[in-house]
Amino acid sequence: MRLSMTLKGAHAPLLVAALVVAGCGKAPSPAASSDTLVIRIGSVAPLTGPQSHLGHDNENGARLAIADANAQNIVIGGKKARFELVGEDDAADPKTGTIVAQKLADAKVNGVVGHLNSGTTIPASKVYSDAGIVQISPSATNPKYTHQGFKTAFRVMANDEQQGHVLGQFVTSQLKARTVAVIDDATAYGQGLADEFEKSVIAAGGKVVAREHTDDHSTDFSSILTRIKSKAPDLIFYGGMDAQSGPMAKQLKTLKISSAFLTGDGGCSHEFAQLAGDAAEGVYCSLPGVPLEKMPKGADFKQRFNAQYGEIQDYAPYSYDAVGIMIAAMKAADSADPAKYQAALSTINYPGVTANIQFDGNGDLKGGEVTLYQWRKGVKTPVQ
Ligand code: ABU
Repeated sequence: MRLSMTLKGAHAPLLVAALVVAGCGKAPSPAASSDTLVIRIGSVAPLTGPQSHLGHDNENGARLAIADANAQNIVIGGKKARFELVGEDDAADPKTGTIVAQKLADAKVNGVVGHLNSGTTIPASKVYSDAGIVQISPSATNPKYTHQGFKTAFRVMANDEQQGHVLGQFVTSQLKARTVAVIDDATAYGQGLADEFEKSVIAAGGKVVAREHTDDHSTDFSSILTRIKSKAPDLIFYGGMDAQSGPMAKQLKTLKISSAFLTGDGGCSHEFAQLAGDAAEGVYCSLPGVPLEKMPKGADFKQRFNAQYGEIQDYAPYSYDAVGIMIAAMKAADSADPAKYQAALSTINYPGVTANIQFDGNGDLKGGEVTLYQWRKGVKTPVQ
């Protein structure tokens, strides 16, 4: 009884488990060692389904950060910290997202990096907030995530208010497009970004001549594109992910639609170029943040990530930074208890791979940037 009363917080189940093992007469595991503190960080992303390549990219970014942290012999609360990744698959499905979040909350993980999608991140954030678990999304960009008043919610990239505004400005000022057609995938991300884009285009004097919706599992867009072709817009914008933007680019070419094609970050991945093939040439897309080669430690990260996991899809550096800043806050607070390190996270100034990261009062990245790219000969080339 006295023992259970002294075991408080996130580490109690681990210590109890370790003592049970020790009590069975086996050699104590590293977790049982009284001078080791096991810190478990959840990583949630779609590891199955059409976005699994992006999910593994996020998880591998987190995995690399955990390996780097473990190589540093970090001491927290007077004990040698051993970080462990708890990877979970939400299949980009909002309902699965909350189930997985509850699983991690019940397991009392010390923090969560995720989820990848806005559609899963937003409902999961209530679960983490109720459980008092810090959550940092590396990639969910719908503004609502950090605007719900949850002290536990943070993100390390610019949100879609910023991205949508930049996209609208780029189209009207740089590309001089006057008429646009807008398609979205009816998800929190795709529809949200398309709405922000539309607002920005209209504010700049442009005209939206068509608005169409698909979903995040479709791959045949011929009816939508045929309807849009009759309106002959200067540009077509797609709010959604690469599993749709790749085939969409191909079908634009097949249907001989000459409008410029633009997507947001979800369609700006390495996989997009693979799926679109020749049709990728000339397509525009945006990504929050500066190009990897201009990131403070981008070249080193790229070389190490490529050597271990292959091409970076989109968000691996952000996932790496999300883990890094979480651990930096634990060090600053000298505690892995989310109730204690959450305050440190709110005020930290962290030199990440992607940027110097500081959060505003909502948990959003301060001063987030957005870069526009054009695919040229298979290379995502910065244009603004
Ligand atoms: N930021 C695009 C992909 C993730 C999301 O926000 O749904």
